[in-house]
Amino acid sequence: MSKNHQSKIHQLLENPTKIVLVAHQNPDGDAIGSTLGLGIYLQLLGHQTQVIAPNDFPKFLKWLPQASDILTYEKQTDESQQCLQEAEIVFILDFNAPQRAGNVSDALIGFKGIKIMIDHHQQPSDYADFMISDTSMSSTCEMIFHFISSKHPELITSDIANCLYLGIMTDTGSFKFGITTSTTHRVAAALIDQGAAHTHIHEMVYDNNRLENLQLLGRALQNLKIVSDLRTAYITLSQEDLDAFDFQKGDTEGIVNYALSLENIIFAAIFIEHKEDGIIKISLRSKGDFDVNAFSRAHFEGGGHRNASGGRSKRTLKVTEDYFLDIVKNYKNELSA
Ligand SMILES: [Mn+2]
Repeated sequence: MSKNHQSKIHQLLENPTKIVLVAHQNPDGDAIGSTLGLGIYLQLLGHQTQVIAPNDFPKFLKWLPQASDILTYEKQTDESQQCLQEAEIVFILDFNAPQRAGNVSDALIGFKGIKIMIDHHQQPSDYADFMISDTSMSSTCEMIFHFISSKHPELITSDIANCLYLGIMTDTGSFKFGITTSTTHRVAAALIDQGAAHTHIHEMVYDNNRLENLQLLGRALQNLKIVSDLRTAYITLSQEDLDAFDFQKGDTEGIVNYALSLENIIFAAIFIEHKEDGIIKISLRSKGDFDVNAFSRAHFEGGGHRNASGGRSKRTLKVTEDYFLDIVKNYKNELSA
């Protein structure tokens, strides 16, 4: 399903006003790239903008233009609330239900102004007044590119190009996931022409590890287990594992993909214990038709895309693992060769 109020949204932006752009909880490259990229464009149109992230985001995104101006709701609550009160328009980007914004959701639900959503996840809520929702898109950053270029292609500066390229690169696993289309590559090419420093972006995101990051990856790979008759592989990381390698936000990003890289494996999961929050964070990945969005919605309070999805469990790590092993058997028809 897709909905497109693009020209209406362009109209709403004709008169300069105050605009807040909100990223989802635990912001990733696409969330930060799209809010910053669209925010810079809106500034060029004369708007006053503020990006708000519910909580902190990984170090590998902090070098992006204007990243240091982002308000973190968790730490700068009063200032964030004031911005939301004063704003006439709020954009929610890269998520499609206010609940995904964690501690900002109440403020989003109570927001008095115009609510606009641009997103590529499945099953959007009816939260927004205006939306562009397209699940065939690689990333929200790709959608922002199409949105800006439909009206002002000349306004895509190198700063905007860097933000959008980063989000597309991270959401497509460096252009390898099935969601990547020839259009995605054309957009990436256009962004490079507009000044995106693609090698630099790649280095800043992927070649910026601390020694502890690689050692944590080592531990994760040692913990990896395979359920070969279900072509499934999964990783567990306990709080103890995280503590042993000085865990910082973003350190476990992408680890689940190693499980999916195994031959004959089409379903991969990682379960990460976060004792302070009292939850097990879950990432799910698949190859082909196995739908991890449906799997996560059914069993782990999450969702996302067919081949990449998130979720959580409030049980212990061990109980969550046992539960997973139990329910995955019900998918034998879809998973076995
Ligand atoms: Mn995304």
